[in-house]
Amino acid sequence: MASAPAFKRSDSIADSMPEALRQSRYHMKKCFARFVGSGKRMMKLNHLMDEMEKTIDDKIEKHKVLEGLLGYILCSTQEAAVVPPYIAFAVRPNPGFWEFVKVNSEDLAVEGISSSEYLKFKEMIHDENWGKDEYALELDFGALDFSMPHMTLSSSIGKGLNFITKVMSSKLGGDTERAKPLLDYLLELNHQGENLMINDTLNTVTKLQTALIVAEVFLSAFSKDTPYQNFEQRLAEWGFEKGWGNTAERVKDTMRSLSEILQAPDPLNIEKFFSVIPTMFNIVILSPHGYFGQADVLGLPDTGGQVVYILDQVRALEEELLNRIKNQGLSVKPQILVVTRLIPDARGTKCNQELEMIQDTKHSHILRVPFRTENAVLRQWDATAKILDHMEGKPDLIIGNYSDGNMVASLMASKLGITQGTIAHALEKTKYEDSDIKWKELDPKYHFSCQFTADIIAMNAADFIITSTYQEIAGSKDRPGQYESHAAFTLPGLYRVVSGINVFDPKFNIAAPGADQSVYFPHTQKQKRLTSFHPAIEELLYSKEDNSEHIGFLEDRKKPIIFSMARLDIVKNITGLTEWYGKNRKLRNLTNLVVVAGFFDPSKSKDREEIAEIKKMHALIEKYQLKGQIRWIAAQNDRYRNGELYRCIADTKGAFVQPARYEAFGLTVIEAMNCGLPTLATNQGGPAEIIVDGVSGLHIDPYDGDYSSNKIADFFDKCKNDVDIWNRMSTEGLRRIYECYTWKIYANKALNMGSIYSFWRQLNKEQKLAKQRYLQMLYNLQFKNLVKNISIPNEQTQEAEPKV
Ligand code: UDP
Ligand code: LCN
Repeated sequence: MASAPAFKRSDSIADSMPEALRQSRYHMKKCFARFVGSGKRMMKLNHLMDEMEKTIDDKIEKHKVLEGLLGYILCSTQEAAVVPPYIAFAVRPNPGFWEFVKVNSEDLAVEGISSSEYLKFKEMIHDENWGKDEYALELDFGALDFSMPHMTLSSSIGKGLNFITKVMSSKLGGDTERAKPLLDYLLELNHQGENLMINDTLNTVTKLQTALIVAEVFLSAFSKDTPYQNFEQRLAEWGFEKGWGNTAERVKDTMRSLSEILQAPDPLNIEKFFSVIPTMFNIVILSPHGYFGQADVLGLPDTGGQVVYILDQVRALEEELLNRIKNQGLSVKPQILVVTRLIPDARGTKCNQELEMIQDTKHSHILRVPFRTENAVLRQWDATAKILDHMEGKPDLIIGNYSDGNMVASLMASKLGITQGTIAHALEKTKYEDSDIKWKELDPKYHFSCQFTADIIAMNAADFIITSTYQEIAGSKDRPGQYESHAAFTLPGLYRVVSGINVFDPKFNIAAPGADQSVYFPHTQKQKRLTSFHPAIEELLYSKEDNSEHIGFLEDRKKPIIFSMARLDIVKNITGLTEWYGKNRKLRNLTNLVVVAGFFDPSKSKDREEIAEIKKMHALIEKYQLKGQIRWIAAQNDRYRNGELYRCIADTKGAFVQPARYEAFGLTVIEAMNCGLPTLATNQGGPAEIIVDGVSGLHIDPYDGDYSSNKIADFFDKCKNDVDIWNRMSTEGLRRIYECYTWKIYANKALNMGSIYSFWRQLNKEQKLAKQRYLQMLYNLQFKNLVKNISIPNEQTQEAEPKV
């Protein structure tokens, strides 16, 4: 791809494009005439490049144009809308940065245009009347954000917490009056009505500052570990309540942090202070879709890594909460409640139980709310009432998951006036090309109008957004991120979003998940190995007969194993891996292939895509005569056994290969790495960020099978000659995990977010309220009507409206 010749960051595309076109005006006139003449109305980068290739015959000329400024601009173009004589370009020079220009194909005049004008060009192609309607509904969330500080660097995207603690420092610093919001916030802290930290005695910043100095001197006389109870009485006389710490040292430390913030705030102290004060006790996590259960659910419709993620997340959050509460010197029981739907026909799972304790936690539960009975859909339920009832009070934080959970979280958080976080590892909009502009066509099947409206409401309502990777927010150099794709889009006939979400908004944070390290631990930890599974795993991998759990066999068991495990979806590309293996002689000579995926009998599946993949697997095994070198194992449910399976694969000096066409994050990648199994994973999505190519694993390209299978073969070839290469990749993989991908790191970050954004929303309450009003309008005037269009099977004749 062309670099940026003579293009400075300060130049806008609208400024530099006229010069770029002038440089080869003759060819460009031809080219633009061809763009217009091609008949294509929406052109993607590959279309533009193809037409350009065809127009300029001369190789040297072509090279000159592509390597020049124009080549650079075109390479950064995401799409172009052709409305003769104009061509409107959407250019993305860097993650998060977009510019729109229109070029007149007749005289090559260039003009910078707004996102609204650009979207109108797209609309003219799909719905001319709407595109021409001067009063078409435009959503502009940016208009409400004018006084909110935003980041400006691509490299800062996803580091919202760092940014807001800096902004807080400048907001709170200067004089005591400016620190008043912090004082007010502390005065409000309580647990079930009982004051925490300070009471009304310390109702001015000056009084608080003085009391802190006196208390610090007083505490210096105690040894570090002196329990809080020993000096509680005296602190109470000065206006201090519980929550500062359980020992003299902790209390002193927290007091010192606050004194320093009140003297001159700095981001580090602010983060430290908010990470120790008692603001979070009860958390609600909403995850309505799929079968949410602790056993026998993985692989059921809509049920995958998301369930694993939430259950591990709950365990990690509870552990961190218990630790924080103990250190605060409090004896409060934290509660985490996962709220999901109750499924009467639970297919042998516990999804029909209303309340279920979460394993390996002390106080966390799954609460299931029925949305339907055995034979009809319920039109009325009240999840909020159930939550308040179970928790005996309001939660401190609500975290939603995916479109449905986030929508409910937004309504509930707004109703209860509490802090809201959202998570959506996969947003639907980017999964289907032109899903916005073609919404009418797709709506009967996918209800995108509802879903995108829910997404845009939730993103804007959220106080903070947790993502697993940078690419989830802002993509990569070439591919826009999932959230980024909601910046400007249009649903012709419904509304045009000219500013939907800004990826430079400091609400975005990256907190990557981990894998349960009591289940996924290194193969070298011999004393911990779950050897009781070995006979079953031996059978699973090496027995010669086909049965309902596995087909195929491994002739030469001395070879290392290439292992993969995923749902049998097209996007997971297990068939792609099988084909690469089948085609590559060298790879077949060096290794065996073991895949855990779906099941073998297509008649047992109801999913069209899965049926096609099952058939394809059988066909590939046949076509490449893979029997003797492949073991296809049906989906596996026991995570302990799966953990041991990864380690047994490591014992063969094998590797985990994750070949997905796109992977939002990729839990299996970090499970394998946690087990010390070298991992070669897709460069499309999360794994590209998890693995540092050539150090902690290798990247493969799902769209280039030859390149990928050769890279895998090379790896095994090298390891055969030098076992240190395998060992190094295993160790570096583990190092990467321990540095960046553990649940401990996640829980710490997530609770800091909960605590700091709770204060941030107070600091910006007028703005928050204004946005809430705008969102309420969108919800009432649009969303509710869109929902009405979705037909409900076996509808009961109840008229009441669902409550959240
Ligand atoms: N998994 C499993 N059995 C299978 C396939 C997958 O237990 O047959 C687990 C896997 O260990 C991981 C999760 O399901 O914990 C899949 O998560 P991932 O993020 O890789 O993909 P998703 O299914 O969420 O797209
Ligand atoms: C959903 C996905 O698609 C996966 O890529 C993630 O790993 C999983 O959720 C858990 O975050």
